[in-house]
Amino acid sequence: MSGLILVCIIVGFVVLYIVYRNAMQPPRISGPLDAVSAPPVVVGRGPNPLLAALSRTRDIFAGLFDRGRETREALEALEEALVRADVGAKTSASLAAEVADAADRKAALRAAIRSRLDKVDSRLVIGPGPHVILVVGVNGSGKTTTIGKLAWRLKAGGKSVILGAGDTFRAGAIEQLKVWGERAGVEVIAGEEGSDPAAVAHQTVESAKAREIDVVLCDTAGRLQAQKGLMDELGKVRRVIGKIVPGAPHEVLLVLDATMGQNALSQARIFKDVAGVTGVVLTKLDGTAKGGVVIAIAEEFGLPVKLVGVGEKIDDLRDFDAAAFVDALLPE
Ligand SMILES: Nc1nc2c(ncn2[C@@H]2O[C@H](COP(=O)(O)OP(=O)(O)OP(=O)(O)O)[C@@H](O)[C@H]2O)c(=O)[nH]1
Ligand SMILES: [Mg+2]
Repeated sequence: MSGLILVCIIVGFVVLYIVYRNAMQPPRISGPLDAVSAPPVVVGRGPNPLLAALSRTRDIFAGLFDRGRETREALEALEEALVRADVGAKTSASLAAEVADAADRKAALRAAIRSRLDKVDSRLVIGPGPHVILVVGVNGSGKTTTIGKLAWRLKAGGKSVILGAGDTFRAGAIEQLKVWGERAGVEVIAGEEGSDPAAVAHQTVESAKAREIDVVLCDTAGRLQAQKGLMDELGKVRRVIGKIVPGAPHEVLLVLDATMGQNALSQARIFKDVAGVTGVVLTKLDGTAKGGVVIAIAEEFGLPVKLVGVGEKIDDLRDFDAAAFVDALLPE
């Protein structure tokens, strides 16, 4: 009899322990979740960060809408200003033509730019894990820095994140990503320098899947859009990832350096098709960038602009906001 009581007590303790342990587990976040709306993401957000960034571009438009200028001359000056702001010849001509007959040309231009940008104003949405994001672009565009900033931001939003050091090509690239991993407080999966980037991508995604990690951010080597062999390599990385997680990579972010102006357009043209780009990150908008290239990207490719880089610090990554952009470029 006393033996039976003892068994009952032990079983009771085991049941209590299991209930307690389950209660202490953090809930797993599943289902689509807009990473941007998670509260900690607002860290570092202040007034319109593009106001200072685009001050030189604003100057280009100064005085353009003053009364008293003959229409033809005013339109030519407007088109020329748009070209100087990096909007590109084609898009500048179409914008100038669109506002030619407007009574309030400035308001019309604001609306015309806004309507183009609204079509590409987009948020990064994180689906059920592992959500795989491949980051591509030319050398020095800001891929690795963007990955570091994004990892930090996603982690602050409650996501588990892992980084794949897929740039096995450039000396020091793996170390650079590891430094960002440390800053953001996330793990980095890396291979040897010179090893196959597809193998690193494979290992990273496998690891994320096995450990139920929410987001994988995969770095890649910088490559020029004209380097066919390297562009083909991206195809291999994508295929390898897709074999482990069907539908992955869920996002291919093309990182474009806004200070490159029109060159960014030719990069977008090639990467878009070869790498299956799903969105653009426009970096260095805090620098000497004129910013207008984003209007040309919207007009010519309709690629969603998901994020903008406004500095080198970990919290210098923002959502692209079409309204804030137009206000910074052409204040009312
Ligand atoms: N001012 C400014 N600098 C940036 C921004 N994003 C990146 N950078 C700087 O741009 C330089 C290149 O950044 P990386 O992240 O190394 O660029 P990458 O595309 O990984 O370059 P590769 O690995 O050589 O292809 C670094 O000095 C960064 O600090 C930004 O938004 N603003
Ligand atoms: Mg890099």
